[in-house]
Amino acid sequence: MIIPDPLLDALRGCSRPVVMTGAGISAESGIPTFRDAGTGLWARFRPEDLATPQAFDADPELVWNWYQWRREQLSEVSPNAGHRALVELGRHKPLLTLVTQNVDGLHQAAGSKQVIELHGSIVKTICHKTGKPVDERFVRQSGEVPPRSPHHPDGLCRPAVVWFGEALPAGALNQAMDAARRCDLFLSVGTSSVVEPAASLALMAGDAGACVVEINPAETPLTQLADFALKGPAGSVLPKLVEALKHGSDPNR
Ligand code: BJW
Repeated sequence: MIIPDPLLDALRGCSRPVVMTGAGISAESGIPTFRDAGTGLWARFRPEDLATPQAFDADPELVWNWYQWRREQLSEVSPNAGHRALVELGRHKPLLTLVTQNVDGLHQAAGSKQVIELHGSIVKTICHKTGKPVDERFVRQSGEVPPRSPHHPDGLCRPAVVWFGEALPAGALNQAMDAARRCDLFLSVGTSSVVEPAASLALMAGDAGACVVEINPAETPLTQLADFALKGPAGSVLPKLVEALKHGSDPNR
């Protein structure tokens, strides 16, 4: 893939970039995305049955066990070249803001600091009634499925993720919106750009004058609106982009 010169100029010239990632960046670590045909989680499971507060109220054991299964998968994976390239990008652009919709913690595992997690974290647990964090030692020691909450007599423990119909953590969303409105380059990586309010961040950045760039092997609702769309897997495209930034030109030319 050749990186267009105007994109390189924008990348070199920007000082307050925002990168927003989705499930696609972790696909090359072996974590399934949600909406990819055949392999995505929503091709095999119904989100209404597993990723809503109503689903948890109806069958907490099913939902808890599904998330435990996904947590176990996570213990076997590690960050890939895409996650590592973003750590490197942060070294070149100290004011970079990294926003993720992912709940897998792989950016932090790669070494990215101050990651804004819009949809929470699958490795953390909260009380379903109060939203208060629950210590993982308490979760491990409990024999119940799901564990009873230590914070509320009628509460159950649940994964600290954001389900459909739930508000995103206000602090994280406000930080992400502020960064999007103030950035000079917005890089959307590995997201289908269909889940709101995350999908609107790129549009917010574009409306405020930022250069909008997408990295994705497939077309999304953002593709036609972006200034540049790099079609390819994040694990190859991101390292190339960072190399080009370091060398001052696309090394493939
Ligand atoms: C690669 C690749 C490679 C593959 N390299 N790329 C406005 C309009 C319409 C609907 C709404 C609206 N506002 C709100 C809604 C409702 C809803 C919503 O957006 N629905 C739409 C789907 C229709 N939003 C909500 O409910 C949100 N809440 C909300 O708005 O609340 C309002 C409120 C306010 C005040 C009080 C109360 C309420 C919450 C959304 C929560 C999303 N949760 C999930 C599950 C998290 C937990 C879990 O992990 O189980 O988050 S759903 C799922 O989708 C997950 C993801 O973070 C999210 C986004 O998915 P993502 O990351 O884009 O993955 P995919 O699979 O969709 O795409 C992967 C992409 O990667 C593809 O494009 C591939 O091509 C690409 N790819 N390999 C690069 N190697």
